[in-house]
Amino acid sequence: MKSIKWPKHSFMILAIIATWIKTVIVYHTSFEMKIENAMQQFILFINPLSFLLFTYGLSLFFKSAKARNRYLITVSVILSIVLYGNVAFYRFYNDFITLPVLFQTSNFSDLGTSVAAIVEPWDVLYFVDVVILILANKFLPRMKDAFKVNIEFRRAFFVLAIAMTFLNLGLAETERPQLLTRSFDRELLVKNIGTYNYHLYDIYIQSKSSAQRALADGSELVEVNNYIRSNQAAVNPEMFGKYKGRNLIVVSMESLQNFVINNDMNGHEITPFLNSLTKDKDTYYFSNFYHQTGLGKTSDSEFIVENSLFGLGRGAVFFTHGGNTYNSMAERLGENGYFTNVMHPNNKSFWNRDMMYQSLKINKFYDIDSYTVEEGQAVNWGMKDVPFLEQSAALMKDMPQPFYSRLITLTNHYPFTLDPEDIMIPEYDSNSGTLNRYFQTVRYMDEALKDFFQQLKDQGVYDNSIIVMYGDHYGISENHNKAMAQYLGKDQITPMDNAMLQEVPLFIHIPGAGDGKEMTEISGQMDLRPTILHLLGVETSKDMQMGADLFSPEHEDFVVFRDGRFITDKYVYAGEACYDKATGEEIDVEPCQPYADRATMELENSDAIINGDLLRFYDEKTGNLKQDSVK
Ligand code: GP9
Ligand code: MN
Repeated sequence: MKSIKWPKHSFMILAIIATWIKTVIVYHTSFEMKIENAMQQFILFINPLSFLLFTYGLSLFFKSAKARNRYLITVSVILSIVLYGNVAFYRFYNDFITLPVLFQTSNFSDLGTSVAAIVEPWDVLYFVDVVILILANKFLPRMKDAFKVNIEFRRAFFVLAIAMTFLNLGLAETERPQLLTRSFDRELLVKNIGTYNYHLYDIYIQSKSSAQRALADGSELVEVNNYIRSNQAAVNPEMFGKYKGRNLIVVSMESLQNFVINNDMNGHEITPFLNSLTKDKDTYYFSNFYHQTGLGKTSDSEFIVENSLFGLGRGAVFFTHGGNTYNSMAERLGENGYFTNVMHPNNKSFWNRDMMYQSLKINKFYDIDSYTVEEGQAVNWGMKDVPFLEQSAALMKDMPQPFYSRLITLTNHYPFTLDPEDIMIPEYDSNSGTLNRYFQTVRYMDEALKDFFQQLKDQGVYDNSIIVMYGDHYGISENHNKAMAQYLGKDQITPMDNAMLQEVPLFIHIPGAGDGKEMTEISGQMDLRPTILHLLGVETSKDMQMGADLFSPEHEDFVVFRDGRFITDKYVYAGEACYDKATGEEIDVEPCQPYADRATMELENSDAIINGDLLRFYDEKTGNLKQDSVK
């Protein structure tokens, strides 16, 4: 041993390599992460490095060798604890730790009883890098040498660390655009930026929200409450409670926009089943209904439907405020004897659903583990809609009634790909492959929904249910304006057209209703909660919600988008300009101004509720502030 000439920084380099390699091995042995291609494999391999270079690199600032080595060993201990904590948590919850769960003691009461089952003797191997460092420090010569760190070396080292970070983020961004702004999924984050960076990011997001929360008190609610109460629409007595006691089935139709309804593509009908519903006597079809989502996409639409509040202007509220107090539709229905659940064949941590659903008081989440995905039954983002909806209908048969099931479809998701056997109509012929394929996946989803209705009948749950189906958000973004203009036969897509394209279909299908028709009120996802609850005979007059019952004579033709755009029966406000809806001309902003002010007010009130976690101060039974909620 003595003859080896160890270079100066051996101990630090050893620490970096040992923890790095250990982390990569742990990724592969202790977590089940789906790796789809060589690039993802490569990102996974390099992703611990940027963080390790920085943290271990700080040792270059130490003067004494003893302190330096002690620092390096301490860091390795802390990182091993963090990693092992994640492994243990993952064994139990199949998920990565996020800060709020550390403070949710209820999570750990389960964990506590099963620690013995979770911990295994071989787990000491998770600390192997610590052991290597301690032994090296003790037995290898020169590890304890003190030396002056050359400033150029230090600078070069941190340049390398920064370069590594950018390389990692750059590759992650190509694999998963908008990963950090949208922060969809803990697994995706760990896969792309690494477990250590993920924790830093999580701490940043969570502490930002908890600071705002700490500063808020119940008095803020008074103003919000006044606004909400003065804008409330009275119920329609003919519809209120008309379908009391029925099961509620809500289907979120992935990326479905309204322009495909009752339309064709080069002579091919795109949505024959949904088109038939628009003329069906048991269906109310809303043809001027808009999505109101932001970056949280599907999860924002879920949030809106459950709470009648907006998602946030930045990030996904499911992630940033998953621990807030809410008064969801599921909670309301739960109080009225419903078994409440969500069915979605995806990883449960996607959009932080597993955490958020606890806050929304949803009784059960049927995630991917509740489904059997046979050979050939997955495409694009996961399980195909046809088998998903079939298996869901079968699960409903055995649910306690009445139930509220919210189903989230997946096949009609960007990049809109299908297996050849599921293709029913040809591609469109524009310059956008995305739009061209979109028609095909929409056609597939339409077929899946038709099949679903039949399954519900076969399972005997159809007659006693009401089925609400809505498009969750746009599927075709502004990047495809040229292709959209071609399809719609327009010269170009104006900002007004673009706002109008945010229209998504809404169907309220009530077996036996008999008086279904097309409904043309200008409305949005925010209106779903009161509409549905009122049909089922559940009062909402004391709820902190911003929607209005679509059957109410007082429902106003006014829908606000998350980004401040809005649409009324006469005007469209988009790109900071006011448009006359009838002519499409840009007009003076004056007639739009009062609505614009109200739109701002509504968004601000909704944000105040979420950022301050204000519903924790509110007693929805009495409609009063809880005592002691004002500082
Ligand atoms: C993921 C699915 C799609 O589970 O809901 O999410 P999106 O990308 O549409 O927000
Ligand atoms: Mn979606």
